[in-house]
Amino acid sequence: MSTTLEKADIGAPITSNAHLLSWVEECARLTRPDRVVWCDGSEEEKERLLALAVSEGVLAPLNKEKRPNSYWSRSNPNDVARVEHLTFICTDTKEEAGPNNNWMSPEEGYQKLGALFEGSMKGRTMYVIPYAMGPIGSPLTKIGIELTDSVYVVLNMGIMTRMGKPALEMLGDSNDFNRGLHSMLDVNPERRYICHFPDDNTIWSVGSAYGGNVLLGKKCLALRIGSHLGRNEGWMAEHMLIMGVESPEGETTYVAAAFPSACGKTNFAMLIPPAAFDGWKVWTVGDDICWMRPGPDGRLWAINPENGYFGVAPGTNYATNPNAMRTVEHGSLFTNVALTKDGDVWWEGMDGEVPEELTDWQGRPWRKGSAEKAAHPNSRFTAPMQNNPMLSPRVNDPAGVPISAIIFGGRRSTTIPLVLQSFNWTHGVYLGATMGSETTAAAVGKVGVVRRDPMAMLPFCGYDMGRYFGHWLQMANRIPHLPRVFQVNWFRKGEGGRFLWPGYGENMRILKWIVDRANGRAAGLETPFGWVPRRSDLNMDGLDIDPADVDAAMALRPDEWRAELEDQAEHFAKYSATMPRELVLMRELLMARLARS
Ligand code: GTP
Ligand code: SPV
Ligand code: MN
Repeated sequence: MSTTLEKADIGAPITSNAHLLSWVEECARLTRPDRVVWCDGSEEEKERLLALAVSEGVLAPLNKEKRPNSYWSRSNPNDVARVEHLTFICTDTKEEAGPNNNWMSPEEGYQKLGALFEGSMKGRTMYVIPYAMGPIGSPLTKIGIELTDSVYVVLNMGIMTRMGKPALEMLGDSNDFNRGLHSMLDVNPERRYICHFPDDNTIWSVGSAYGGNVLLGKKCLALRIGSHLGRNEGWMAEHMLIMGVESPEGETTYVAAAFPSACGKTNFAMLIPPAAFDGWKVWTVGDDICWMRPGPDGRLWAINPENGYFGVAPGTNYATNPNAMRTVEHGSLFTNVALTKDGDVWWEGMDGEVPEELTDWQGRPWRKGSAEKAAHPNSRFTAPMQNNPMLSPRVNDPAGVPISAIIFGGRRSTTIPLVLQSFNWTHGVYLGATMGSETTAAAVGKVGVVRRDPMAMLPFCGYDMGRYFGHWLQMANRIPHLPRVFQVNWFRKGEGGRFLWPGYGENMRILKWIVDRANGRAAGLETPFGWVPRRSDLNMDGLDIDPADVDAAMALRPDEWRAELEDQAEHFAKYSATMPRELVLMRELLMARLARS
């Protein structure tokens, strides 16, 4: 791998795992760091690294009274979101990666990035980050090791994962761990690549220092490699939140929901029911990633592999998401938000008056009324899930939680109704497979254009999407008690571009219908598209909304659907080589039903 043959100094390892030691040695020989530091995940280590990050200008401490134990960070303005065009799946054949992924051969990937890694950590420290994705000891948990030259990555991974000694102990002497290698290089988009080698359980990331590109446990391992492992091992890795919905009688129903990036997972997972839902509680299990497998009781059981939230800051406030605001009150890192005069954070959509003066996300002075945003639209908080007042008591349960309902939702100004229940599993898979959504700032590129984002996994499915649909259909054979499948759309617009549905906490009105349907208790109306609630089936107590708006949000308009179904045909054609026939027929069946209605 490297041209240097002498042994590299790998510091003071805190493991005797020979596979791990030799791999760290190999990577150190390639990247030639000045020193190697093994992360044990202790409090002392965290304090030491925070102090170091502050002294190096990577983090700035926030006001200790207003935002205790919290820090502000700014990334390079060229490095503010995931880069889908620079993300690759490196498999032997292009077909394995599918039309949904960029592809490189493993040889090319290792060679191209290997050349960039060559000596890339000279003058820097290589941190060895052992981490667990999932509760320690759960049969679903996977161990990863990330090697990085970014102290920012270490501190974020310390919040987002179960990092350090417990992960190493769980690994023991095993060779079964994800090998992640990351170097910032000079944070240059010309030298930025995120490459996945599913056959080697390996991830190489260069040239970025931001979020999903570099916190390798998250999108890279938990979704791209995870989806590949899931298919081989008979489970599912999904871009989903997980919530427990507790009724006044104390019965908790677990729901998983896939919404594309920046389309409301964190908000929905932290929902606080409105007053009319006295006694109802929503508990957060996870806000971004869900690993599910069939349990011995024939149900589908889910864990959240993460330990924290890397959430969208703009739009978050005490009115729409009080639990998120409480979660980030202390012990949090903030990336690319604005800074107030008194050393606190600020972003567009926060409660209260807009401050007169701020430091913007690029470190420049900003004045109220400026045409530019003070916080980047994809600015984020990193917060420990333990801070969440409504953290589910089941979050560390190694068995996970049993899922009764799966929800698919996109950001669609038209066409897609507020809520719809599928006729059956295959129809539910069809609803997920045809999901569309308007693009957001979570990835580099144009914002607000509708694209097909099946199961919210377009940027994250680590293999051919048609085969992924097949895996979803296949799972039905192994789950006698299948979750019910729903589709929602909080983002339908009326005249003047206003949202028809108030969203946020009010989504409880829809969620209750979903939970009741999943438990076989609520009425609905059969339409050619699926089951829908009548207005009388929804509890609208205390909601000041024009009934015509609810009807418009629920409407199924034949003209919109003709265009939708045409677009779906194009989408399916893209995956025609592997598209399961059931899904093609589902679309045709719907066309036939429409022609008659
Ligand atoms: P990722 O972390 O990128 O995967 O995103 P996410 O799905 O967790 O999205 P998040 O909950 O952070 O929401 C993103 C944006 O959608 C924020 O600007 C929210 O204010 C907005 N949003 C969330 N829920 C609703 C809703 O019910 N209605 C409306 N209109 N906007 C919402
Ligand atoms: C997403 O884009 O879906 C995220 C943020 O959750 S990142 O970790 O940057 O991918
Ligand atoms: Mn996400």
